This record gives sequence, structure tokens and C-alpha cells, in this order.
Amino acid sequence: MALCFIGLGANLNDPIQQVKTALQELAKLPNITLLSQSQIYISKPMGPTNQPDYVNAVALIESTLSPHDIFDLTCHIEQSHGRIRTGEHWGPRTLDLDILLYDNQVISDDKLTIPHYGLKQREFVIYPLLDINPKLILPCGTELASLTANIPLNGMTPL
Ligand code: PH2
Ligand code: MG
Ligand code: MG
Repeated sequence: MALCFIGLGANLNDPIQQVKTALQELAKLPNITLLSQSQIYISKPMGPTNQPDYVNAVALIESTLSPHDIFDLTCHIEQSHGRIRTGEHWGPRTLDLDILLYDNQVISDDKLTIPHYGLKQREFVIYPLLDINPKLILPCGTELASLTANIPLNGMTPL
């Protein structure tokens, strides 16, 4: 069994509902148990500012699946939520599911970078992760909580 944290983000088409439904869909997948979820947050867009605020959350799942199998499932859920990849960097989206951590593994190939490359810089990842595990230690040995000293909430609020 592996423990895997998944980041959820949405800022189009009733984003709160997009995130809530995606959490339910993750929970229903065979071979996946949803162990815990963070609060749901409203956050300022990182990237282009001419887009709506985001709804963000993090889920902790337990699974026998490989990271690549989980990735395929998350892509499928994104697509079923009508995600259209416009190519705009950090542009708006109906649903984004990012594998943040998979046990203590470090993975880097053409499909996956785990831990997620933006994890240490993004308030909408760090604070929800801390909701689930305030003592979380990253594979590099960094205590997640220590990152909050340099990454403020930036206006992010729980729902
Ligand atoms: N995701 C992005 C780009 N910008 N901003 C916020 N607040 N939340 C996100 O999840 C987010 C973003 C690309 O994945
Ligand atoms: Mg993302
Ligand atoms: Mg993504």
C-alpha cells in the first residue's frame, strides 16, 4: 500500500462543485481509499491574473496502484470534467489533479515529476497538505511546516 497526496484545483464552471465531485470520484475508484481531505480553499490565481480565483484542496489516498496508474486515472477524471488543454501556461481550468507525493518516492520521467515541482512554492498546496499532516516531511528531508515562514497565505481563505 502506498500513500499518495493529490492536489485539486479548479477555477471554471462552478469550481467548488468541480472539486467536491472530484473528491467523491476519487473515493469511488476501485483500488483507491480516500483517507483524508483538507479544507477547501479559495486562492488567488498564480500565473495570469485575468482569471477567476481558484478553489484548491488536497486529498490523501491509499492505494496499491503505481504512480503511473494513478496518473492515468486522474487524467481521466480531469477529462470527464470537460478539461480542455488550451496550452496557455497556468491558464484557467475546470479541474486539475496533480500527484503531489507518492510515499517517499522521487520520480522523474516524461509523464511524472514527483514530488510535484511546484510543491514548495505554492500556498495552495502547502497549507492544505498541513491540514492533513502538520508533521509531514518531504522526501528531501524538509519539514513541510518550515516552508510557511517564506510562503504566506497570499489571501487564501478556507470556504
Ligand atoms: N494551478 C495552476 C495555475 N495557477 N493558481 C491557484 N491559486 N491554484 C491552482 O491550483 C493553480 C493556480 C496550474 O496548475
Ligand atoms: Mg496544477
Ligand atoms: Mg496538472
